[in-house]
Amino acid sequence: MDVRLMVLVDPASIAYEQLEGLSQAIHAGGGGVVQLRGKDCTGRELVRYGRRLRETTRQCHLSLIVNDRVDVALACDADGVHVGQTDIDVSDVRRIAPRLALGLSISSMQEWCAITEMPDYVGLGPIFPTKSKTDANSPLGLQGLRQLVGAIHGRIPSVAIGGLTEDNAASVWQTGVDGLAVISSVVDADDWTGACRALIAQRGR
Ligand code: TZP
Repeated sequence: MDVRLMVLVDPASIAYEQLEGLSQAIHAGGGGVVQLRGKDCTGRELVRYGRRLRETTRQCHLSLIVNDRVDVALACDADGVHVGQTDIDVSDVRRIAPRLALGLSISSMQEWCAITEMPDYVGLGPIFPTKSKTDANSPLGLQGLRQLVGAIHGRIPSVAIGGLTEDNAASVWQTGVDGLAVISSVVDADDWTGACRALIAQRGR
């Protein structure tokens, strides 16, 4: 899975009819993964939307990850599932869905140290304040991120999330993360492809 740029998509902000255009734009902009997130959706709504997103991501050679819901990930034939600290734990996801790639959210060194079974990648954040997640933990900041990346030491890929923009992406890349995960800086942009390109272009600056 190419974790360099992961775009989180929610039915509340991207209409079903826009999924094809968005997938094409993310691919053209160098993104590799789309994550489906729908905190306020029913399971049935998520599966309908997720199946369409599966079609469009497959056409564009993008990986599809589903947030929280292992059942929805399996129903949509997604490539993986991303779980948080209060969701089903890693060992249970592995048992239920051994073929899914598995991401785990980490928001502190304590959470990283408490891992007993390794996920396939970690999402580290929030790095900066974000308006896109109402129950986000306090921001790690660049220093907190750097410490976590050092502790992870390349054992599994790490993806930073939370308040990432074209303006702060260079400093986030400099911490050594393997990827960026974003909502607003791509989804709210007028030019989705340009927004993806701009985030990736800050790598190595
Ligand atoms: N987890 C931590 S911050 C966040 C999630 C899902 C939201 C990121 O959204 P944005 O708009 O890129 O700050």
